[in-house]
Amino acid sequence: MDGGGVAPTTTASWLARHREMYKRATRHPFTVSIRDGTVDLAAFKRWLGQDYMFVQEFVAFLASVLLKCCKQSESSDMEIILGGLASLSDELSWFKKEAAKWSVDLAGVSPLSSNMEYRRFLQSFGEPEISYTVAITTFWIIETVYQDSFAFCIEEGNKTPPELLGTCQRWGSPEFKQYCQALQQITDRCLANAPSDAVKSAEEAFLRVLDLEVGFWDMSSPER
Ligand code: HMH
Repeated sequence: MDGGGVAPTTTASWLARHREMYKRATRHPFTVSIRDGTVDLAAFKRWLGQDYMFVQEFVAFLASVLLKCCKQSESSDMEIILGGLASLSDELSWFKKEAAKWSVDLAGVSPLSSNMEYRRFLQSFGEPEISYTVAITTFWIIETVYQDSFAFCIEEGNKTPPELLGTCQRWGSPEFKQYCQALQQITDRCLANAPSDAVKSAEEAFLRVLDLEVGFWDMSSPER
């Protein structure tokens, strides 16, 4: 029991129960090397090209989350998800600009196996059988891993190379954190109203994302 006697939310209890796994995804050697200033720029460029491909699939994933949301007629959720989807348009432009800055040829990038695995997982949400609760949980944790990972790179004491600060701020900003917190609240509300088998499926999806994120970061530095 905490000081206030308030029961923890479901997402908070998962984050506590699976904190080792969460930490592996959010304090990965790749992102920690950005913060330390020891990052291998070849690894960064590899991540950039692969993440551009990921985000293209993420657009379709988010569209499927939005569709599930609309079928539930949760209009306040819809506005937040729609905002997220709209901001991906800007994000794709950002990737193109950043790729040009680093001389990464996006047209020549092909997805590596961890990326393909992650993209297949995202594609599975096109199935109408997958519930809104599981989908919104997945969306929340995907965004949160990036938020937490990159916020750490701009926290006090960082030695992040100046040319990487823009990337870190994209996901590490206070605005992005707020957005993730809004997604977390939606997720907790859905989980609080969901049957126990849906909660179990959502927790499995949460763990699967953490695993896929570790695989995605690993891909940046195959030599490690
Ligand atoms: C692999 N996970 C991955 N890429 C991203 N861009 C995000 C999460 C956050 O949007």
